[in-house]
Amino acid sequence: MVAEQLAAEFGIAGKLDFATAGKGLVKAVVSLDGMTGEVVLQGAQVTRWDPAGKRPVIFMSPNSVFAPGTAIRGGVPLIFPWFGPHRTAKEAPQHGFARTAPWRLTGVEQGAGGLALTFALAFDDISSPFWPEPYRAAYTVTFGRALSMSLSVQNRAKQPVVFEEALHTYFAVSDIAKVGVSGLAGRTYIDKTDGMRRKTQQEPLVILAKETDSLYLDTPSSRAIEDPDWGRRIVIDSSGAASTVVWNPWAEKGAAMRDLGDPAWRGMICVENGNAADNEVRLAADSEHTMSAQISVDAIG
Ligand code: TA6
Repeated sequence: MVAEQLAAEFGIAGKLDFATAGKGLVKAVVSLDGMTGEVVLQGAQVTRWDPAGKRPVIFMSPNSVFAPGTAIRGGVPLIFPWFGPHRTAKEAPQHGFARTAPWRLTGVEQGAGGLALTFALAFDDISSPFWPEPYRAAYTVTFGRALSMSLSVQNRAKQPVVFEEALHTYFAVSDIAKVGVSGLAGRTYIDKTDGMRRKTQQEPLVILAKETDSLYLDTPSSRAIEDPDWGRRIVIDSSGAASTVVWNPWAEKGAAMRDLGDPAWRGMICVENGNAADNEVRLAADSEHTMSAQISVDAIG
């Protein structure tokens, strides 16, 4: 649907509007008590969350491409039904098909937590020879004093299905070299920069000093990004998500990424909630799995 049609069906004067984004994409724009949020319908991808009177929390690359079928560098890419490269099909797109799929806006609700937008995607919208399962997905984004996201996947088959999923969130930080991630101490992680070796997080804070691509397994429900230079802690609470990924491509790879570049790579960190690798979801026939995350910001120092 185009922006005008969406505005006619779902718009709320002064609170929810729709606009074009880049080359032919459409976004929802939420304005609520000084807070601004945006979701692009392609991929149901959150692309902005500016809490009232605070710096943006979500990072968006200044070089990102907003075009049909192109993954957007920043925001919250919705990763489903596989994480990273497909396990067997080299020709399959990285990170599954959901993040560039035509999600449908199905509902808008204003409540105590803010303004919630619900999107849907199902087998009839998009399927894949690399994961040909009959599924139905619903994704709700709530913009308020916190940012909440919840993905529910239904298995419509008569046999169990296996999938991976993640909210691949890009956070805006003062400088990647000056922040740390708490809540992962003692956890096992797969180091994708070191031959997929399994290691244990020794230090209380994950501090990055080079390319980092770590998939933590069986992680707790609460983690935080400590950003003393910006005087803030970004708190990430989740449920139904056993994995946490910490990623920054660092200088060489970051500079070489056409949709990121230098110095943009320094201003972001991905801390992703999901279910990947050993934490893959095995969903029984005719059942449903829900993964949620809530992001909030506290002042520190
Ligand atoms: O979540 C980390 C990661 O899997 C990295 O390996 C890197 O590939 C990143 O995702 C970005 O992937 P993308 O396909 O969006 O370029």
